[in-house]
Amino acid sequence: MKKALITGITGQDGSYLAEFLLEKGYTVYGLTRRTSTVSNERIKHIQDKIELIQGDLLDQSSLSAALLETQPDEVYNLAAQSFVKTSWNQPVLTGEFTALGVTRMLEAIRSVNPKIKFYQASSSEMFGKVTETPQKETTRFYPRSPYGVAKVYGHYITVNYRESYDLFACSGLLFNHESPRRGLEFVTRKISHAVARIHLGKQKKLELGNLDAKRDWGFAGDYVEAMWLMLQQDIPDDYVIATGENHSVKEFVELAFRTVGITDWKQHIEPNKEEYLRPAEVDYLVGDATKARKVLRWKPKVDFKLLVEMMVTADLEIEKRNGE
Ligand code: NAP
Ligand code: F7E
Repeated sequence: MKKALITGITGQDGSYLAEFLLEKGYTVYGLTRRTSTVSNERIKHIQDKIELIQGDLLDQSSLSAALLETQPDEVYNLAAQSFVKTSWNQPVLTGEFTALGVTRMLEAIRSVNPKIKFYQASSSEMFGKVTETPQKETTRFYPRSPYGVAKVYGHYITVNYRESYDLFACSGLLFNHESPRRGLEFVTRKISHAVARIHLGKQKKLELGNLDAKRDWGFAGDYVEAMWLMLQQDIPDDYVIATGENHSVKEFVELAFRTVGITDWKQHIEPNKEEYLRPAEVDYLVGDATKARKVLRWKPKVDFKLLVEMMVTADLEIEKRNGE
């Protein structure tokens, strides 16, 4: 029976990956940091099947201790300060978690057991102001936020440890992936949540920033399979994971409202550029996952329409359950 340690297990991807690995028969450990209020909402349904280990990407010794205690075959490094907008408010902390945190984990692996396979959660934000469309593994990076810059560091340190120390280390260049478990600050969940509430008469307006930004949105449940597949190959490598289709924020809004039968959606939108525009924006992302399709035999199952409907439907259920 294989053992896996997931950092960021309390996050969106961590929860789907934990479910996926449990189904594959893995023993699953999750690294969680100490907080004054517990944030285990996304994993409470599987909490009796996994084991949580205390640790923090800021604390080198806690990472080595977690590896010594759990002796994993695979480490999935999903923990990060992952909200792009916040990275301008907390650029140094973002660098500590999202960039240097990767080196800390790689150092821990190198000293405890260099045979551990390592997955790094890299991001399409590294392509930023894109120099080529669609973006693939060879596309030049041009990050546009402290978050994107930190992820470029995380990517290259993963490649460097693979080349320097022969570690089985892979970097997954994942495009946006969403789900009903997405944090409420990200635009897709913000929209599905607001649409459900507007439909139920609990809210009137939805404040948004740039409606023209385009993203390649997939379903998180599909993307965690790709993470696992990368670590099952004979040779460690880096892969773009994407649907190959992109849509604007406006299209997401339109479809979300249409799901609940609202066509005059514009009356519910309140532009708030001051609050939600970013100092430097990523306007257009669309990925080319040909390599993943050929080598990993991975392809997404959930398309854009299904994703939007899934998120709105889930939020409707939650809001109905919550009452007022
Ligand atoms: P998420 O929901 O924001 O989850 C982030 C996780 O990181 C949480 O479990 C959080 O724990 C943990 N964490 C943050 N700082 C930590 C620290 N110092 N020590 C230990 N744990 C820490 O993010 P996600 O959407 O699941 O994304 C997973 C990873 O993929 C992230 O690295 C993200 O940057 C990357 N990524 C995401 C996407 C996407 O579209 N979702 C695309 C490309 C790459 P708490 O619960 O304690 O806050
Ligand atoms: O923004 C625009 C915003 O915050 C998407 C993270 O998982 O994916 C995610 O980063 C777009 C941007 O995600 C609002 O300006 C308009 O153009 O949902 P988001 P993101 O920045 O793409 C990448 C791949 C990651 O790696 C990250 O970790 O939507 N937008 N109005 C808005 N965005 C937000 N959040 N809120 C708005 O009101």
